[in-house]
Amino acid sequence: MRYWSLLFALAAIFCIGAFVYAPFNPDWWLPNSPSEPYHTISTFGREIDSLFIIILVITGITFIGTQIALVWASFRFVDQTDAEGRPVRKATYFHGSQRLEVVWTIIPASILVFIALYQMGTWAAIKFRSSAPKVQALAEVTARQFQWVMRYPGPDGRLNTADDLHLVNDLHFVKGKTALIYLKSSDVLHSFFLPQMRIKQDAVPGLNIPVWFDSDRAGSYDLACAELCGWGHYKMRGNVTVHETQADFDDWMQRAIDAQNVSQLAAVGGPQGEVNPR
Ligand SMILES: [Cu+2]
Repeated sequence: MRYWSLLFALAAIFCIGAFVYAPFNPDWWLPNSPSEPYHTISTFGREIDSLFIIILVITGITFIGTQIALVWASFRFVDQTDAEGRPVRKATYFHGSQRLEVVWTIIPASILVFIALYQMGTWAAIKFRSSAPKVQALAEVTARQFQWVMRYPGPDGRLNTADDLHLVNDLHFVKGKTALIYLKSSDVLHSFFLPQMRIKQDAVPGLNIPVWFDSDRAGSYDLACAELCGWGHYKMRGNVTVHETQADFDDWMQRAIDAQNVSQLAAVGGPQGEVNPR
């Protein structure tokens, strides 16, 4: 009987091993940049990851402590009977312990207050409208079932003019420059998620929400919808291209505009359905 507790111990040890290992393996936890496995590629990403690590350490220590207590208690207080089959130890009953309850309410409450205060600066920098960078908007992104409709300002730098570039599921910006988009939804709730940059923002019908992010490495990354928005939620994916230089970006923009001008889509004034489905 007593040795059942060792089986529980084995499960606990396996769990502890898994979460100690997970942050150091780029495939187990949050997606990382392949060339620098333990770092993310954006300014906010590093802050978000350090918050994740702090919370992992707090929950990890708590988990290890409670598992040790659990295994010890099930080993120490195992149900034993003597030669005549009578219990060796008599169970005692008591009703509550105010001191214990005060202690295990105050400790988690103060940990939560600590986390709430500690993350405030990061939250403000990422989410507060007052922290939005004073830069020209990169694009207007409208989520709809089931695609991301992107509208870039085009050569005149102004949105909602005749030279706007319309694309679907294709986000481009420049390395090392803060990109600002305006996020909308034309039907239900969606969530704009850049996993490698640790950015996630709900797209809410009726709201026009500024979202900003950067990347310090050029490359191709993911855009995903992180809010279950209907049967086609799974295919609501986009491509993110981070260009090495502004010149590369301008080059791409020019080619995209040329392509739009020769296609019939431009003639009817905007994207009709999926222009470049994945
Ligand atoms: Cu969606």
